Amino acid sequence: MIAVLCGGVGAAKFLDGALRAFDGEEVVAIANVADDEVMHGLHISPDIDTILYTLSGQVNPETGWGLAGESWRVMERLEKLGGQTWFHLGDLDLATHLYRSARLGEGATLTEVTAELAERYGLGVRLLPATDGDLRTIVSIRDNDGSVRDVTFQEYFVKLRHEPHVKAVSYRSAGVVTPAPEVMDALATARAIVFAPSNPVLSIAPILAIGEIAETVAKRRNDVVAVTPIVEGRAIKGPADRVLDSLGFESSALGVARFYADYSGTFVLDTRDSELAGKISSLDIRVRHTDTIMHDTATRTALAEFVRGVIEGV
Ligand code: FO1
Repeated sequence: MIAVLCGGVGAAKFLDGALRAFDGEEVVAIANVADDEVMHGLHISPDIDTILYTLSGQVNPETGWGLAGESWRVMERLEKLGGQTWFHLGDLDLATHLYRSARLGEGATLTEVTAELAERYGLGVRLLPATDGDLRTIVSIRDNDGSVRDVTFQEYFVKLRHEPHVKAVSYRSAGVVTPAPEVMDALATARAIVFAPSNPVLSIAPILAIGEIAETVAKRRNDVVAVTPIVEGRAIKGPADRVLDSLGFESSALGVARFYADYSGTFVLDTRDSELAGKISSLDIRVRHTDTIMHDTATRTALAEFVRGVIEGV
């Protein structure tokens, strides 16, 4: 079994490749839930849903999140009623949030609801939220007038279009929440732990902000393989490069490797960045090179097969 720490879009594509590359071996996806948001009384888990929709072949290929062929009638009516519509919830997507929220309201845990959804969407991976607790990423942003204020991840990412300067990122309740029931067992027994090519600060770090998870992953550093989400200094998707930069980490694969240095003994670097290999090795990290950009099924599978080879010491 391999365990994969996951954010949204990049992780979902990697998992899609992993399902083919690790055929016959169980893949356990441990997903970030610190981006979750309650909107209109509904619990939305964007990273979990991106994984559900991608692996079931239903994701919107243009955005990488939400469903293909979506309609927006509920949002249109909500707009007319003067409701909040900055977070776009499609008509079909809403069914997932209704199901999740109803089950949580009945007392089910996020782990249980996620397993039910994974079964209904016919997923080939075991999908676990990192925690059933109320962990939230809080972004401290600097407004144009110089004042600093805290917003939730989705307010920063969607409402403010990840434009403001990020002063700090924190993980609310990280010291209080515990790992979801099956997470520690998966991390302890996995043949290897993979960090998917996700935003280090906004997707992987919230998972590692849970003390027990961080301790176990650090102890298994030799079995951890991190895949870079940054190529030639730029994030494949989203603001990972700018966020690393504003937190004082270089916005490059080297910055990512430094960020992961306590946790990951092996780093998968993009071939385009091979000149960074020496500096990454000097952090006591093994470096492996390949093409990490996933355009289609073939490149997703090739990246996951490469990671399998790295795990097997090929
Ligand atoms: N991203 C956007 O840029 N705009 C949206 O309105 C938006 C709505 C949304 C609804 C459900 C969902 O599962 C994801 C959604 N996302 C939206 C994506 C989401 O904000 C990000 O992909 C992740 O949170 C980043 O990991």
